[in-house]
Amino acid sequence: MKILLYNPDNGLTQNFMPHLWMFLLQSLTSPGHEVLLIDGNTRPMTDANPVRFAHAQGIGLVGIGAMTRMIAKAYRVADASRAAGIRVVMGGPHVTEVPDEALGRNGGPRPADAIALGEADETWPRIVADAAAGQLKEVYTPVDAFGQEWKPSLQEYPPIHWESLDLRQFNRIPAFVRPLMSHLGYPWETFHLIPIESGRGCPYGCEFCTVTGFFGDSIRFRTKHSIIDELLRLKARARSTKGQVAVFFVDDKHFWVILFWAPEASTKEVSPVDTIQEAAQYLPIGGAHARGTRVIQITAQMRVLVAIEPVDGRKGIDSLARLCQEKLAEDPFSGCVFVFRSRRGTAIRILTYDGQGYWLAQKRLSKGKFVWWPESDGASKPLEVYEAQLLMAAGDVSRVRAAPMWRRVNALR
Ligand code: B12
Ligand code: SF4
Repeated sequence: MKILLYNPDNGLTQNFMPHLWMFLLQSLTSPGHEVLLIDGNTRPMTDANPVRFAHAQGIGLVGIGAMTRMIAKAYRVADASRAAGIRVVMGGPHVTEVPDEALGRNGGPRPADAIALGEADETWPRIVADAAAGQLKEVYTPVDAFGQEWKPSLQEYPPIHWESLDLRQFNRIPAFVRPLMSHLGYPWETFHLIPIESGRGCPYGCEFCTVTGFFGDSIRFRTKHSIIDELLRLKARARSTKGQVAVFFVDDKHFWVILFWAPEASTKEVSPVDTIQEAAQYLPIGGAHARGTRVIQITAQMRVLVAIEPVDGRKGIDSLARLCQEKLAEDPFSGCVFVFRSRRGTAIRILTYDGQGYWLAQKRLSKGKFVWWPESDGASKPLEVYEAQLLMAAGDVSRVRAAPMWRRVNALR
């Protein structure tokens, strides 16, 4: 089967480098299928152009990926492809956020036959096999053997054959300038900016960003070996084409390195990989249970205070302790158990001081949200210990009734 992967342009600005997803899915396609790539940023097309191209090439499946900014164009090309009888599968961040839209389940038109939710590294080969067998399903989600949503490991990252791929459409040197390059003293005629991944995932969960929801809040790394292998492929390309290749590390830590690569560069230049891996290590935060032992015990003598407003997931001990003082007007050294909720409502953090130092525990739900959270005009609200325990299990505290307190026990001295 012939497959066309199409990345739409946004009609306003141009991307300065190709999108990685196309090359990744191309590498993950089983042999026996041919994958062609069109990036609208480098080959601007009307809505009908990709369809004409697909017909001329005998394409059996069109795959379209888009951020929200390009989604209108993506849908128009998808509509035109389906109208011409070509099956369409869509994926990427926008479709994952609003899957009903692409399937026409929200009352609008239906641009896609099938959608790939989340990371498609493992679902793509299935999509291709199903499409080739005429059995395309509507929704493809990465799940484990228990049906739980699953983020693929990057340990077996597929080799992207940069050294031999047709990258002509991504050459940043305009055609009319190429013949002049040698006169200008530059012995090369191509310049490619190539995206490379070092890892996926971000622990911060900023409210406005899709990355933590999409890639998860723990960071999955590729092996150094596989990154170096990819860099060496690029180096081979730079050598054989007498071109220049620059590398753009796309990862979710916003630690991007652009490495300008001269054809004669030595392997020593690969060392930024070490820097990236080191810089990207995040300190793990202890959970409420470590090796089966409770590290924060919540007893009937303890006072539990829940912060009403959600907090930024990046806050650590010092910032949360300051927040206790400044926003909750409470003494963080009091021994009180302070409970904070993340903005997405999928994680909580618990801070308490035990006389020697602070404990900070975090619970992140694998599925679902902390559905119930106290409401108050103040900055915090006290909870009974049994309520706090239910809250930590993401339960609905408003539905629980217990016997009233008769005589409170004091904190142990
Ligand atoms: C690098 C990058 C850029 C770079 C380069 C873009 C490029 N050419 O690659 C630059 C700086 C230019 C950029 C710009 C912008 N970006 Co940007 N960018 C990224 C970043 C960090 C990496 C993209 C990447 O390569 N990821 C790795 C690949 C492998 O992942 P992926 O693309 O998601 O693909 C996987 C799946 O989604 C799926 N998939 C994707 N497409 C398809 C298609 C099919 C058919 C299938 C089956 C599967 C599939 O399979 C892939 C493998 O699992 C992402 C964040 C991130 N970590 O992804 C943000 C991100 C994509 N950018 C984002 C945004 C908002 C922008 C801007 C609009 C910002 C702005 N306000 O200007 C602009 C838009 C640019 C434009 N031309 O319109 C958002 C998009 C959110 C959304 N709802 O769409 C993201 C997710 C970041 C975020 N904060 O949320 N960006
Ligand atoms: S730190 Fe960056 S990638 Fe992570 S959630 Fe915030 S904006 Fe997104």
